Amino acid sequence: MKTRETPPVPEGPDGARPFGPPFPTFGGVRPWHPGSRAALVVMGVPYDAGTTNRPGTRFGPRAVREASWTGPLARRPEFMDRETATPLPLADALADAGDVWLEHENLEQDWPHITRAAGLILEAGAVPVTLGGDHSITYPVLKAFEPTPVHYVHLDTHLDCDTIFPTGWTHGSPVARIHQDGLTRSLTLLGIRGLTNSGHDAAWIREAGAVVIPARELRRLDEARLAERLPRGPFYVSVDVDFFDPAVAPGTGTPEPGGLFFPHFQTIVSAIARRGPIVGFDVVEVSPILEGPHGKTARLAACCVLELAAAVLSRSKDAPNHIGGTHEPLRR
Ligand SMILES: [Mn+2]
Repeated sequence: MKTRETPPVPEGPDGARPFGPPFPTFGGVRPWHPGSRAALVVMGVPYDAGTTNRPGTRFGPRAVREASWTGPLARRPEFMDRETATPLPLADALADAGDVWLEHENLEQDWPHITRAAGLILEAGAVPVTLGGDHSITYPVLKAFEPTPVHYVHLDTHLDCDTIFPTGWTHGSPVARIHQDGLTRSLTLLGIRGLTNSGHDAAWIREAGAVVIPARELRRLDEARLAERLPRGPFYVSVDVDFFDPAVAPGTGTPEPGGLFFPHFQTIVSAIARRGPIVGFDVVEVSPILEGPHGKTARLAACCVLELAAAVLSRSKDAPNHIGGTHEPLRR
């Protein structure tokens, strides 16, 4: 029998596409395969064996993907930033690789899988967008950027430089591991607060030469003044949802009152984008089993991804990885 050619997918009168993919990718964007082109590639890391308190972040990637579906991105390829009137080709720029396969026993066993997955995305010239998972996964993702130096920006209530746990691979220690193994040129920690940060951690972070802007101070900084405190990029941005106030992000293992809100986050992202390209980012610590059926923490995390993706695209002409350009791999 003669094989018929597949007819092109018809477009609606307003350019809307009739069919999405048959499984929930982030925002309904197209699936990504190693080597194919995209400006940003989402990957899930459903790992929570680094959790020291309440678990459940292994369900984070699927919850964030599901929460990203209020109006699938892929149906309308172009989004408009309503405040700046900038058109952003988010749906065409983003693709979703799916979740990294993991053994779930310990991070030392699993991190080569995570590093390799992030490395494949970098080799394709794209910005890796990681959905956690607990915060320990940031280390193996950053490992994929070697030997390209990045500046690390950490949004979190915690300093995450705990070195007292014997295994060293908990979600309380990514900053210490990243610094000790020389995976970053600088450390900037934003939104730190609460009495759970120990004196040991405070001393350690001073010694490491990090820029630390606590929540109370951060709330008072406008975009320009915050930008002055940041180094020049390229940046890797790691967002722990406990950076936000528990009123808007209750679904996480170690919430802390006195957190920040989404408008603060937008200001921070703009300030970072002013100072240089964002070459990778993650949003971690969403635990859907710790919140009610409203799923607001997952929705907030999905919006963080979109906001950071928009910042990557709006700076795309200067960024080493960008849409519509040469797509030179960041590494090698
Ligand atoms: Mn953290």
